[in-house]
Amino acid sequence: MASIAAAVSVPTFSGLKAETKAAPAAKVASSTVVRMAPVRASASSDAMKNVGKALFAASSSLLLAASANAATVKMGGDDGALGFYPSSLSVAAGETITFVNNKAFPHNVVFDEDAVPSGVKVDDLSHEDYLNAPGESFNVTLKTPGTYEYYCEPHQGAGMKGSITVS
Ligand SMILES: [Cu+2]
Repeated sequence: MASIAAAVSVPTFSGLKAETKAAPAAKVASSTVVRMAPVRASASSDAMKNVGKALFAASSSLLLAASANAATVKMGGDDGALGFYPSSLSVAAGETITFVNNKAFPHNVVFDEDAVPSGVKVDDLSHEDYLNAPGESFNVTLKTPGTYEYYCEPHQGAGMKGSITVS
């Protein structure tokens, strides 16, 4: 029985040897496959990282959007004065500025085409429609860095104007 087992094991061994000899080629082939798999795996993990980054960026911009609501300009003082409060404001590029109708309306916002960064189209920014109800609001997003001056058309003569610096 032992000799048979030995006799059986010899071909098996040589068979293993043959496999081992054949293995380098097979290893190259399989390691190529194996190498490709990690590449794919790392590519997809990079993709996951990017998704993570994108999600982080998205949540960051959500945070920005949330903090942007803090950049609020009241139209008309609490005491009924004709002005924008605050009359000057500094924001980051892309931050949203909310104009809220307060008192002594109607008000509007017209950006001065002679006092905005070059290339900026004031028609895209101005809100010429009058705000007639308290609490009415609209948003303005300024993307080009620089200083923007604006005024309220009905109250320009009374000095109702403001400026926003975008950095
Ligand atoms: Cu006004």
